[in-house]
Amino acid sequence: TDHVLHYLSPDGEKAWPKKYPFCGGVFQSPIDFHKDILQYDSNLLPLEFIGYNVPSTDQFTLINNGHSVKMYLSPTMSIRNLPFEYTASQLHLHWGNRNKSEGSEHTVSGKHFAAELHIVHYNSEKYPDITAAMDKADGLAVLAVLFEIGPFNPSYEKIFRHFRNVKYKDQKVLVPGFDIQELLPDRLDEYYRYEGSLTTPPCYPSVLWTVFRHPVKISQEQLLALETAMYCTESDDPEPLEMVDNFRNVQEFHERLVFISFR
Ligand code: SG5
Ligand code: ZN
Repeated sequence: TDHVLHYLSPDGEKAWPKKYPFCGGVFQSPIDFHKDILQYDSNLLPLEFIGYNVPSTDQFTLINNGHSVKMYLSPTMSIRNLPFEYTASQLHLHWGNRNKSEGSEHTVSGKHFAAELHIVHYNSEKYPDITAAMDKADGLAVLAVLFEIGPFNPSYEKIFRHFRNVKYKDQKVLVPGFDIQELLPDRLDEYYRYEGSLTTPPCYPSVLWTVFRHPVKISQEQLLALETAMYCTESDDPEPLEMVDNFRNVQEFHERLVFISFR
């Protein structure tokens, strides 16, 4: 059983380094973005998304694995305008709980957002698959989108409407393809860029992070649906454990810089 991913309990994230030494190492994520560590870089161009508009005849598998909900993406999806070509692998979310809607991993000037989407890609120019790439310094690129409360978001509902079918660990459902770029904010030109890590064990320092500056909006009802949708346990478990607060705390950021594409 996956004790390591219970974020709070005595076995929570403070204990990760005992079993996973990288979690206590360098280049850890997430971090807080605050002005002392930000540096404008005029070379940071808007990213280009190739194959993100997936036809509805293609289907994505959405799965509850007991610590998050993940949707496998199509290997025909890739990003240009990074140092290498990166191919999409999966997306997943991090969130809080119904009483305290502060579930993002990255923070801005100490402020949490309601939740956070991660779209994980691997360096397909150098590595054959995500397993080979995930522990390499130049192996992964993750896009992160911060969430705040606003009007109902029909694009996110294309995923959220399936949550009722993946309430319990190991449940899966198929989601018809759609334009994944709809999940990104309208402003793709303004973002934070830094070198960091996976935010879960084994915390490999292998991620080139792009965190979009502008959050997307989902409704209060959609956020509540996310916060109350799932369990870490299987459907027949006599002690159901709610899947909440699956975000890691911000990490120290000594002697590093975050590059920003905006002034
Ligand atoms: C989540 O975050 C993902 C992991 C991901 C880590 O825990 O898990 C889920 O969404 C499970 C449903 O994804 C996997 O387990 C698939 C291999 O780990 C990776 O993406 C490893 C390559 C950490 O990712 S993150 O740093 O973007 N948060
Ligand atoms: Zn993540």
